Amino acid sequence: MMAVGSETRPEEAIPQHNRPMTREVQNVTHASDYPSIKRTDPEAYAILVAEGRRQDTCLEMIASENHVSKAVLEAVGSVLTNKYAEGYPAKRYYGGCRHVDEIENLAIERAKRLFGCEHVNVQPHSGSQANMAVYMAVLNPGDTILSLDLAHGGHLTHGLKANFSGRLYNIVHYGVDRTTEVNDFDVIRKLALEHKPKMIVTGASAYPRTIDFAAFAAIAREVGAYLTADIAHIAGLVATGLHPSPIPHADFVTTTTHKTLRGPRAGMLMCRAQHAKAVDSRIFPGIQGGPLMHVIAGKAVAFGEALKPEFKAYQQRILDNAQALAGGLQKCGYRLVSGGTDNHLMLVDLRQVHADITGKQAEGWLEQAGIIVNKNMIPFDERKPTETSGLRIGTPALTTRGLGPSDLQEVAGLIHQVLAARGSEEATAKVRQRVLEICQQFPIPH
Ligand code: DSN
Repeated sequence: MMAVGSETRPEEAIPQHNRPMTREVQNVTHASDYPSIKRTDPEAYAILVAEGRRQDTCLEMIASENHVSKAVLEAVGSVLTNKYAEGYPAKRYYGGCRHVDEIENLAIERAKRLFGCEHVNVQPHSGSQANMAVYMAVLNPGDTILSLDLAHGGHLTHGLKANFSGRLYNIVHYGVDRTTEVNDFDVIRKLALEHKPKMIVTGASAYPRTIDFAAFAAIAREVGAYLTADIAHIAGLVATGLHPSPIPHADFVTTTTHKTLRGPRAGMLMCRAQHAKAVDSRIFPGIQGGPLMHVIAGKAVAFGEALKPEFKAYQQRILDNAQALAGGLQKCGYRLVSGGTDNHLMLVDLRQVHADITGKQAEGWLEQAGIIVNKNMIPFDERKPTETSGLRIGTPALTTRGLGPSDLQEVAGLIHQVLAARGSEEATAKVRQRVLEICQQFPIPH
């Protein structure tokens, strides 16, 4: 831990690589956002300022991250953090819940309008909790779940052995087709008929193509399975009609609220009315205690933003930017898993251009240049998850900053410059300087 005296300026406590490289870029940080922490806790203050500066001066391209609005930040930092509210609106275990009832009802009402769902629970602390509550609502330990393999783009809570889902349930995985690298419904149907799952889970953390929820529903109906759609990544696209909605097809729809949806870091669960009681009682008291009312306030505010017409235009820009980035990377010779993207993310197969470079190395070199991505397995990857042959790259956060398609094409070239030079100091410094200029041109809207 850094030792920071009360006289120390926060910049001096910031590791060198996080410091801004130009005076101009320094101006886009928001040190004044934390006046009380600055006064009372210089050590914590220095860390918060450093992180704000890192975000200001780097291009955030992790597909699951975004920059929330100032309004969402205010809600999450509000007095609602002080309140215990175990239970649900009008059915709480504590007094003084009048206003938290109002904010939870507002979040519920807006979520229903946004997604057109029959029932919503806005209390899940995360997407993992939402998935856990769904499984516990209708499954027993040992029941079979058919879901996408993590190594092909699935999620930890879709059955990884080390996760609660893999420990409690009998998991059968489907993967993507080796040639097309997309869902193969003949194979999924065959697996469903063979294993008779009680639940089929669709949705992904790293799948660049449109998901055919109706096709999954047909298979689920045929084998008598529940269908759960985890739309954590694509929730903003679904809410605006830019990706087909699973609501008419799935028994349960889970999501996080902080990715394309651009809300606070949290989860949410939607379902048909007949499952409302079961999922509500699994969230509380099943797996959670007091809800995070300040985060629920952040959801209400974010859903209000998402209901505005400009949110659809923003989601369309995310898609346009993803097309531009994908085209730019392909022009540099990179192979994209499945040949491209329909959504906000893409998976880059590094082997095509740099057979010996791992995702881990690429992630590290790009971070030095101020381009933040994550290493990711590609389907049938021969490297370990800690090394990988791929990168996952997304456009939501850069779109929030206001970058457009031509900027994303340039960013593709910057990524290639770093990788082609194998992260050499000279090439990285050159790209870092350009990244700082772009960050200055497109400040995070606060
Ligand atoms: N960790 C998230 C992601 O990056 O996609 C999934 O929960």
